[in-house]
Amino acid sequence: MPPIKRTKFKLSSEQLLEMFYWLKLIRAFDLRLSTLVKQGKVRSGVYTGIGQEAIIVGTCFGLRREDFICPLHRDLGAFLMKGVDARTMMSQMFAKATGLSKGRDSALHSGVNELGIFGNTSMLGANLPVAAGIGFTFKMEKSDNVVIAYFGEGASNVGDFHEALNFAGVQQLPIVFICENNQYAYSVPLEKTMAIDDVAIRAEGYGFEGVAINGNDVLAVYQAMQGALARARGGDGPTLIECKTYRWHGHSEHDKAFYRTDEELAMWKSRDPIPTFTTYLRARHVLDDAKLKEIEDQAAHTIDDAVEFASNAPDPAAADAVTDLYA
Ligand SMILES: Cc1ncc(C[n+]2csc(CCOP(=O)(O)OP(=O)(O)O)c2C)c(N)n1
Repeated sequence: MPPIKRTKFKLSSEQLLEMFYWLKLIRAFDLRLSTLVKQGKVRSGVYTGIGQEAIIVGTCFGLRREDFICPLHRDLGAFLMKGVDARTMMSQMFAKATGLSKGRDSALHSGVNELGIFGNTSMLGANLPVAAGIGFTFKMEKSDNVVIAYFGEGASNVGDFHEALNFAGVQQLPIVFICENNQYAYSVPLEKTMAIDDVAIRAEGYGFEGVAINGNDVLAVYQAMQGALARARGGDGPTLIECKTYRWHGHSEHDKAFYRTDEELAMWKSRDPIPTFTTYLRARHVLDDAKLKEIEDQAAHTIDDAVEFASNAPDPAAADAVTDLYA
């Protein structure tokens, strides 16, 4: 098995700024949701990914519409990057008729086939065999589309994870497995669930490469992703990328996360993916104060507009509870 090579990539100033915008937008979306849930406006559990945005931006940036993503409960930003409008996404969280599922699920389980988004399943890890199935379809169709399958380090301990990786390895499927290792599975720290340091090494047992990277460095994530995408599109099979990160909030917004220390949180906040990337963009003279303000205003406006739209959107009609059913 050839070792994973450093993939060269070149991003224009415009692309770098676009990445920056997505980081800002996804952060703003989750921050606003955190406030809205306290105001009783959200009709769903809210599992923010604040602190983890670089993984979503680094993996979704530049994907094709036909590539499929299998996002988790914490990955609402992936929906936005794959093409779901912020108004629709906010409506979804408000369980309004204008949301993806028109108010018929607990907000986190909808998918959009036309945009290549597979709806998340509640059972941890259960999305991974489905991702393998989508990858198998791509292989049978001889297309060079790729499946991006997200999972937490907690989910990497369930059987579905191992079955999916085994099948993907045997069949050399075009899948990139993205582990969002945020150190905790609900209240359980990873050292209590895993006897190894890196989830990435699990890939080797299934015959393909795994790498563990800094998941708070958007360019490191992008670079690893570009290598994995090239291999998958070229018929060289799956890759596992383990992105080390941290979720700033509790497991969900009702979890005060008393099981971790202030020091630990402070340490990870000092590794916030956004200021790091800001420093880089400023050093490259891609970003200045005016551009920063413009991007922040644009993100804030998009969120304000989405909240206003969703607040005024109609509730689902009772009669619609039995439409869109398939047997
Ligand atoms: C099979 C299964 N067991 C338990 C749960 C309850 N549960 C939901 S999320 C979660 C923690 C998930 O941790 P991880 O996979 O690391 O993802 P994270 O939430 O940290 O992003 C648990 C235990 C579940 N949904 N499915």
